[in-house]
Amino acid sequence: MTLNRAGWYRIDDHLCMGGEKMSTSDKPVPGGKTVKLEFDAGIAWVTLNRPKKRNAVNPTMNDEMLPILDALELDDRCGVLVLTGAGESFSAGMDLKEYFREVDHEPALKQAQVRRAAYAWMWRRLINYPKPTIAMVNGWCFGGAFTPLVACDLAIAADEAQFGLSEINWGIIPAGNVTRAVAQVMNHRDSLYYIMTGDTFDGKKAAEMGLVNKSVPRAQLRTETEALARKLLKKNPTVLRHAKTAFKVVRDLDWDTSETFLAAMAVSSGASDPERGRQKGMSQFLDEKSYRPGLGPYRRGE
Ligand code: ACO
Ligand code: V55
Repeated sequence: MTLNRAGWYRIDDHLCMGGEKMSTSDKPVPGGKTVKLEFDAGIAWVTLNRPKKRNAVNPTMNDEMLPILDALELDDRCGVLVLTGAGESFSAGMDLKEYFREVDHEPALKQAQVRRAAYAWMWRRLINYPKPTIAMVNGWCFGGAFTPLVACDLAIAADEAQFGLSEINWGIIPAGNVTRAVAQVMNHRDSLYYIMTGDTFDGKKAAEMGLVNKSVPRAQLRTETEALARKLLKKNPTVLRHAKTAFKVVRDLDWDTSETFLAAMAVSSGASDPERGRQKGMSQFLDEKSYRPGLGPYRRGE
């Protein structure tokens, strides 16, 4: 395992040369009791699915989520992954009964295993995900739910969604990397304000603070998210994978190391791109004069 300097992002083995195009579309994908999985024209909708418990994250959900994310990495039906919640909630955070109280009496090593299953998907797998990820925050988003929210590349919220770092309200600190995730995307004052007060805030405020990219009325949330996913689906997936990885790594590097790293990543991206996008992009602009790179993507599949 190779950590970059700040240690929050793992430079991992999804940056490697591609071979034959993988075809896994005929493979069944593990769904689960607590996670719903749907495919629609390149989008994999991954829905936290315990609506009666406001999609609180329990150990079952943690155990189910990791193999689902792993399977989607290799599944052609998933070009963009959208994480959302069933019903009126994105997620009410960690399940106080099943993730905390019922585990309190377990031996330390069992507790560590339960925690590890949560961290594995909520942070590590999502922050290192090779495909574009979007969190679609449809409703309640508390505590532990901030971790997968921040770990997704992009996020769109409903104006009506309510967010809160409610840990303080029931007597714990935001752990499970919630505090670290908040520090990554929110400023010093806003982070401390919400960590210390536990006040709720809505989707508009979340957008204003940079916790999500954008907030729209709930009635438009799905359309807006779909439009963003479709935009990403038009881009070269190899280049997207390198671009998002590069960003997460270089923000913690000094300028000289970053310059060299990005040069290497640019070579890696070109060398591992089966559709030779860079050549197509240049040719469609310079030779055919059939598109303008400043205004949109080259035509893939030509
Ligand atoms: N853990 C366990 N159970 C939960 C959780 C949770 N985080 N959130 C909701 N539930 C359960 C409730 O216990 C209730 O179960 P029951 O029907 O079996 O009694 C059911 O979900 C519905 O909850 P209500 O409170 O009745 O739903 P309501 O719509 O009125 O309120 C709200 C929704 C605001 C999300 C409320 O449920 C709540 O405050 N949940 C806890 C939020 C929270 O602080 N999460 C922990 C963050 S800290 C962390 O993640 C480490
Ligand atoms: C939180 C989340 C955790 C945890 C302890 O504050 C606290 C939220 C994601 O796991 O183990």
